[in-house]
Amino acid sequence: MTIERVEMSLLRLPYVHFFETSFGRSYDRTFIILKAFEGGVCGYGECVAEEAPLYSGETTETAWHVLRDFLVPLVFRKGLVEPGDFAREAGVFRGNRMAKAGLELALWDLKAKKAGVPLSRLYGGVREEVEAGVSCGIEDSLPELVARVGSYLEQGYRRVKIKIKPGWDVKACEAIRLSYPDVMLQADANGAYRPEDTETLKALDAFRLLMVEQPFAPYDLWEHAKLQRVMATPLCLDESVLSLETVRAALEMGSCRIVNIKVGRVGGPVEMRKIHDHCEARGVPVWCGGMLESGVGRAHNLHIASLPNFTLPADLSASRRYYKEDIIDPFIELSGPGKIRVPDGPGIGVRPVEERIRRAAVRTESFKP
Ligand code: OSB
Ligand code: MG
Repeated sequence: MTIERVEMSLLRLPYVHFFETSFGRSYDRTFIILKAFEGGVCGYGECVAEEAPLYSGETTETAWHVLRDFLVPLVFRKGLVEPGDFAREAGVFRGNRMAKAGLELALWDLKAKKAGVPLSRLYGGVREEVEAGVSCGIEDSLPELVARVGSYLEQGYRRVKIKIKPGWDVKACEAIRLSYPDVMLQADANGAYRPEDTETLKALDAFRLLMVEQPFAPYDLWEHAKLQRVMATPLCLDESVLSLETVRAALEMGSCRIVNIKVGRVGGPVEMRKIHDHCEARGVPVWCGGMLESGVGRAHNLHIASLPNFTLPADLSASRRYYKEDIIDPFIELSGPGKIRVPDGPGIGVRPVEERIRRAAVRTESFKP
């Protein structure tokens, strides 16, 4: 009835196609896979911190340090098994939400596997399929962007998000709208704009976007509120949303009309749930963001996206959109046009393939009480 062992592996997986945002271009993903063992059952979690502190202040190495030196010892010292107990006790440590979420997710998978039910059942999910979406990076040219969007639509995706930055915004939206006038389209700036760019951002109103995501810096709730007052397109916050408290402030201020929930960014499923419920009570739709997770993290996201207020399409795509060889079996696939089925086996409901994890691992460490 206590965690007997925790194992962490640092993995590197090459992307099928480079991914470029306003932060820069990357060709592969470095991330941590966590395993929590109890009574012959293993729960899997993924920590979404990236190699460089660009999207978030956390990195794979800060997360490794916080997990190894603080969070894993906390689990052993207090005999924590219940994810809710872990979330509460881990609250004594400030920040480091991605590190906390990685371990909490492993405990949730373990709990659901021990109960023999899919995670979505434990969470109170209401959907067997979630609406998928594909996130398109910045390309070398507009024709390449349009061709890539076209190929995703051919594969069955129905909602497309494009990354924007100053100089790659109005023209990119215009190019897509010329070829695909009616596709569900949204744009994500990852905080690349400043208040002086307001006229450019207002020009995006012409393209009937579902939303514009995170135009300004994460801490600048107030400038987002001023922008939302002069823009018709709903704003959505991603990087700004770290906790229930920031969501409450953002909604009271009018900084956004839509909230992107990433379980890693907010510190785990317990905080995710509080944000989900608060938004639902206020009539604010949420959707499930992605961090180019491996199949482990993406399976976790599918269960999360089955909750009732996740009413907008997620940044959740098939395994092959990201990686040639995902670390799970079977791969995640579209189950119908623009949809992905929530796995119905126990826990995350997909099987991590140990052999592939070993091959992708650059470091593995095991911890015991
Ligand atoms: O801002 O949503 C983002 C990936 C890494 C870091 C930040 C973001 C993203 C994505 C990828 O847009 C979405 C996905 O996982 O499909
Ligand atoms: Mg985003």
